Amino acid sequence: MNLSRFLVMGGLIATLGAAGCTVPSSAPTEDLSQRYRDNAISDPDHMSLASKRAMERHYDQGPEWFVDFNYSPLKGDLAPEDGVVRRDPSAIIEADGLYHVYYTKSTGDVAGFGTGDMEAKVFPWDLSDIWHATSEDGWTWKEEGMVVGRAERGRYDDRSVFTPEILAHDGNYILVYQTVKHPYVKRVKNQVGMAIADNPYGPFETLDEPILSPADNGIWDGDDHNDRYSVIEQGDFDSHKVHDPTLLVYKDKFYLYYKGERMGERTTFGGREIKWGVAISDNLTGPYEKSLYNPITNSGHEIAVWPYQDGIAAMLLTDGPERNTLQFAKDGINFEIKSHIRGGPHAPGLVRSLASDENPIEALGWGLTHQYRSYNVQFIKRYDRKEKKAI
Ligand code: AAL
Repeated sequence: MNLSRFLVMGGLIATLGAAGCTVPSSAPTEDLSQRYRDNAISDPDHMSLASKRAMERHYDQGPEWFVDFNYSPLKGDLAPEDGVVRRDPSAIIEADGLYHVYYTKSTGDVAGFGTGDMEAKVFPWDLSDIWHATSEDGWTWKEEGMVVGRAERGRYDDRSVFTPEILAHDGNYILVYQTVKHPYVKRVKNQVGMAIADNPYGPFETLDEPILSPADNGIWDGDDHNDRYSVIEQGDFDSHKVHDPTLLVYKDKFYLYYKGERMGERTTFGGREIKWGVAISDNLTGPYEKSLYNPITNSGHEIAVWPYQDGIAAMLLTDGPERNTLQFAKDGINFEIKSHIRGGPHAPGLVRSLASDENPIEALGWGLTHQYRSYNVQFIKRYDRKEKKAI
């Protein structure tokens, strides 16, 4: 089939529409011929499935959604330290001429589950608190101190508070983070807490109740509290844990993006059964209502979302069939794949001030991520977007 047919058809429809004939003037007259050429499709009547996907997913769109990264160590207090876990950095915000980041910090060896000692540290992020550091240049960091600690025994956040995100909004500094209530067994439900301050150093005031909880609809099988795989019913995608909360102001509402983990988690061809959801509220402190469209991804791990034009862009790594992709949702909910990437930063702390409507990957210019030296030592390091080079 000759490509010129598509041009002619487009022109014909436009002409008929303009003349007020049977084709309404609003009829789509997209000229696909250039896109066929850009995707190297010579014969649109005989497209392979790969070529159809290239058309559907706009693989001809150019490199603006593609990104690659370099990694470097940090200096100062965030340099790797024996016996210390620093991980899951929040977004980086700017205030008073400094960069600010918040992160999980813990010390002591991980003993794991099933030791019989309910006080023993079960994960690197168990028995953690949330700490704060500042920097002038993003390379050398000063640890300022703890901003949210574990609560007194009996509250929802008494065992560990970790994996924070920060939002600066309306003169407030808002931390959202994961919480675990003692005892930390494998079946323990994980929730999301919130703490608010009027400056980036605190004091941060924690809310008395979590702002988000797992769906209450799975059924465990048996009573082994360290068996998270045996279920009678799995329940929703977030029936076990709500994790990696990330709060954005979008369309004049608060959008709380999060990762769901499911009771009786399975392994599929995409790996761990991990998906993201969003919960929305008119008010900062809630109530947050889970979107009826949840789950809004079928892949990903730690949340990385940023505003782009009128929608929300996302980087999905680690788990699921669509891991290692950048995606975009015009409405913050319905995400489509824009590109496949490699070597993205895990648990990234994005520099919020970099986001730009000009280019979706500006937001990924540099930031912080974490690395394991061992199960007992984890540290925060820096990523930088590699400049594109002609090959
Ligand atoms: C992470 C996050 C959550 C998990 C653990 C600590 O990177 O997905 O925070 O609970 O790993």
